[in-house]
Amino acid sequence: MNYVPKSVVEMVAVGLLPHPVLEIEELSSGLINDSWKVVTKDPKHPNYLLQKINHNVFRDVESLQYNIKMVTDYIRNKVILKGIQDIDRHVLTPISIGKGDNTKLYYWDSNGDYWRMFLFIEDSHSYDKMESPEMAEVAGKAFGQFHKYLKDFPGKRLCEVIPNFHNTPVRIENLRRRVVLNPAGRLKDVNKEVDFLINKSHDFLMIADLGEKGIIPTRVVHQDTKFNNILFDKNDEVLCVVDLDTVMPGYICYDVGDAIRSGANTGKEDDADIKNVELDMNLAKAFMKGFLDKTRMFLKKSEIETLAFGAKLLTYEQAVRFLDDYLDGDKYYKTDYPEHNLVRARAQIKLLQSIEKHYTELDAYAKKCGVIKY
Ligand code: GN1
Ligand code: MG
Repeated sequence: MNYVPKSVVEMVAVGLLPHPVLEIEELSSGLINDSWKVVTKDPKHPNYLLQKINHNVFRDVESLQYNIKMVTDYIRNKVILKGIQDIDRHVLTPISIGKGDNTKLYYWDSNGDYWRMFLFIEDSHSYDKMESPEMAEVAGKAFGQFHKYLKDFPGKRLCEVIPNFHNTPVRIENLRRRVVLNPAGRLKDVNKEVDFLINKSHDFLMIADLGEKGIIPTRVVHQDTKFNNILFDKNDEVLCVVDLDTVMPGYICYDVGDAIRSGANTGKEDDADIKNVELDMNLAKAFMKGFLDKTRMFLKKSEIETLAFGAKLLTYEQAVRFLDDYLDGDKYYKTDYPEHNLVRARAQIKLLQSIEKHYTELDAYAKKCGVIKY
């Protein structure tokens, strides 16, 4: 058996896991939670995705899991209504852990760590980057479909698990404060990056402002639409959108923006060679087209007019967040080496500069695709 998290042993010992376990495989995962595949002994029983929830990021696990349950139940009904077969492959299934009255959607172990499980979706994979315009369009449709499922979901029923998650003015304020406090003594290495981001801050207050004025509506949005949060089957057909931790009320441009930021970058999110980092316009446009094919019927014109801006906004915000964490001594994101967050911030700054060059064209394209053709 590979490395087994102590808590799994604990869960098995107290009979909390639904079926006996054969082995646990560590999965490469995102920057926040840790994930494993739990293979059960009896092939007739399903396998599970086990995750250790990052409690430093998600302080209120009860609300986190409540949101995920509400959203997945809602999407499940829509998937059923659409007549889709293999429902459990087209929406995540959170697993209740425990027995009788003690059933919960998470397990709090004796170390104080929080764990949760989903049904494992077999024969599925994801990509870090969009590999062709065709794939980008499919991805746009996948996130667009996600919004179509949720367009009437009552947002008030969800808890704000990370307050101000994409509130750019708040993110900028956090960075300013960190610069003043300089908690890890790293400011001296990053004056150039700090100046660049702070000097631009006034350009990125627009979405919060449009939202406050009611010009763009608040909707239930995913808020972490990294391209690798789409699962594909072995024929590269979309199965579902995963990583629902941050599904909360927000603005639609966040989701388009983050998908383009993460999927249409010619380099890597943490590319140490910023020459590799550019916006691939063919991918960005194809994504936009796919997304609007699924959503133009219900989005407001004012929202469509913010989609291209979302790509700039989310890239800017991500640069601010990585730099803020670097200055804070890497407390939020997992890092592989001491400068990792700085390398990430620099790559996002380069991507932002590239998106700015293409912005007018991408914005015009989104507006053209957003026109309803009868
Ligand atoms: C985190 O860990 P992952 O990949 O789900 C982060 C996102 C960032 C992303 C950058 C809750 O997502 O907001 O965009 O890293 N999630 C949280 O790679 O902060
Ligand atoms: Mg996530």
